[in-house]
Amino acid sequence: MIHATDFYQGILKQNVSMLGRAITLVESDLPEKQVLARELLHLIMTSKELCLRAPSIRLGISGIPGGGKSTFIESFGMALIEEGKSVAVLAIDPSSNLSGGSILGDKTRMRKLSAHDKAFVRPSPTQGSLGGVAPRTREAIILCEAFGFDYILVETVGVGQSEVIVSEMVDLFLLLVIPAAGDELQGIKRGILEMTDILIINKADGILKDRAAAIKLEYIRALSILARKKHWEESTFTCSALYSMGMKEIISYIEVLKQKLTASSDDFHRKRRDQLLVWLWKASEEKILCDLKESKEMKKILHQTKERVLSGEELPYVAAEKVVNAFYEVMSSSAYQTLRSKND
Ligand SMILES: Nc1nc2c(ncn2[C@@H]2O[C@H](COP(=O)(O)OP(=O)(O)OP(=O)(O)O)[C@@H](O)[C@H]2O)c(=O)[nH]1
Ligand SMILES: [Mg+2]
Repeated sequence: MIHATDFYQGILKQNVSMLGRAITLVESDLPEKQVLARELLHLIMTSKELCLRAPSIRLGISGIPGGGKSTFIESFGMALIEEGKSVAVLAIDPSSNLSGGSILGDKTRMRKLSAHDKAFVRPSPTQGSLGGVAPRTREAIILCEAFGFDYILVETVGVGQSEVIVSEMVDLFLLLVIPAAGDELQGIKRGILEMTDILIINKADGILKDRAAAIKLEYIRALSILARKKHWEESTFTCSALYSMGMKEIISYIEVLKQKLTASSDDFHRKRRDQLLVWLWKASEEKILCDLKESKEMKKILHQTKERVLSGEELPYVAAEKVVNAFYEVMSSSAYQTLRSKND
């Protein structure tokens, strides 16, 4: 039988197949696997050895569907490798909805990177994803960091909420847009622009090259009004992911931001600690909802409540209060407590 320490040692020794298996482990819903996954994460997160290592830089990469995120990661990742860095990519596999996760999907779009021994590309199935991010991305990031990758890139599928979710897991957030005609800001919400660290106008090649340069200026102007805090002249770039153009400039800028970010280890650790608190609340919400939906007693109550809400007999928020009160009662019932003490 494999133990958490085997995974831990394997990851520390940079055994790639062990890293892949560990990500599969944390993604598993089987209770015995979850126990093992928690042991492993605990070993990593309390490891004195790992605490002394330089942290990975975690980048979130978001943007509209088809904007070129995967192609960008392929070019950008290869450019990082040329500069001597190692790269892990965590992505949602867009093909997994259709294929059940069996087709390589994004691995074909990141062919060079997937094949490189300085890179690790992990497409996770969309199934159960929360707003465009794989459900266990936080855990996968921790595993990749323990392995020792210099950069961890997290690609999201643009569904509005994913930007917020991913920005709470990473050090820097990159937003990819395209030089399309029409509304310059392509309907990007102000909140998303505010959390963007680097704006990248992709597909700046062929007939779109000139348009991209012009649109860059438009973006800088508009962004300076919309999200005033940042120096958009420095943090807006054009590039062509398809032809690997403009990557070096983006890397140099990220290295500058990285220096700034890690210059004060207090600030850096505060940011990461804040993210742990976000994780705590998200995990608590997830656990409460899961207990509520799984409870046998609650299933009946939920069904009846649904009927009352749908028939207009009861307002949703009134019904919600009743559901929650019923849930508290179920939780404090003696039968439930007995079950808990047996499990503990
Ligand atoms: N001309 C040009 N085409 C590009 C560029 N980058 C990506 N593409 C093309 O745009 C299409 C979409 O690219 P992807 O990399 O799959 O985009 P994505 O944002 O990852 O897409 P989803 O994951 O499906 O949301 C592909 O046909 C790419 O070849 C670029 O820099 N220039
Ligand atoms: Mg993609």
